[in-house]
Amino acid sequence: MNRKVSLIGAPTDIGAGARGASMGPEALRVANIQSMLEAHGLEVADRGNLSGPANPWLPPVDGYRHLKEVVAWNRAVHEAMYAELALGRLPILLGGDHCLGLGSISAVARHCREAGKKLRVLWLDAHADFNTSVLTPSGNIHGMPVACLCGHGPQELIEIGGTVPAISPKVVRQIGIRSVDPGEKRFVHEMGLEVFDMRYIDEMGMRHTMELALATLDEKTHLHVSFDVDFLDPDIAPGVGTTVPGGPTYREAQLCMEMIADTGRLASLDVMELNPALDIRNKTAELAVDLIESLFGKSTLMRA
Ligand code: 5AB
Ligand code: MN
Ligand code: MN
Ligand code: MN
Repeated sequence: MNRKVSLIGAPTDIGAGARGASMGPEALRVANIQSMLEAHGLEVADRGNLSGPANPWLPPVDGYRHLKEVVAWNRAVHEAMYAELALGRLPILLGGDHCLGLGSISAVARHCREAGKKLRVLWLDAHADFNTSVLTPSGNIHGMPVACLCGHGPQELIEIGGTVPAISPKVVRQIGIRSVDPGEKRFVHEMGLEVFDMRYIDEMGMRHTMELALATLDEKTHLHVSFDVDFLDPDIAPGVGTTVPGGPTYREAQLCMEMIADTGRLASLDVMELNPALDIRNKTAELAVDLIESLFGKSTLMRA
């Protein structure tokens, strides 16, 4: 795995349905994300925070809230992620709400096209984030980034990476899903997204789930993980805007991260939707950092 890591803060909640994810980058820094990574022998550069428009907190227009501002933030994220990948580094996007997955993953896809790499995206989330302006119940664009990446969304968003669609639904594996809106569900099926929902994880276990989600990776694969913190059960991770009960436990989440680490293919990461305004003494941020530690290969004594 690439040992040179760059942290990029994106302090905004422009696509979310609750205010507060804008404080996510700082909460992850307070939870010692940098020193944790350094303790594992990684060289870490904190690039500081991106800037962009303030959140005007307005109702949807034509099915989108804050579209102009969402485009501006995603352009900034795209350029920052792309620049780190071009430097041969492993970028970690500190969100920020999940609408920024569009800017991040479009940059990763552009890098993969240019470098002749295969892309695999693991989308760890309670939600499919596959809404469109007509399907959305909220107009919040954090519920739309996967659809936008697959070419379904407003022109100015879907074309941020230069190629439309930025990715094929075939490269995506969604894990932990347990809240999908009715129209969104039909669209997920229509587009053939591969979804390992909580029912699947309950029945088959996290180990089998991850074996399938990580199958057919090879030395030319760039593995991107988009980690929406609401993936986790709200009992252990209350600091998110859109909690859904019945998520992975602490041990299931650890195993998920450890199995990703074991592939040695992780090449970029988003840590999204952490909302310190709703957290309890930064415990969700600390949990996220603990899980990221496993993602970067923390091993127990038994495995050392
Ligand atoms: B998140 C909902 N499907 O579209 C919508 O947290 C929630 O990035 C979206 O996964 C949640 O508003 C977006 C009801
Ligand atoms: Mn999400
Ligand atoms: Mn979510
Ligand atoms: Mn959310």
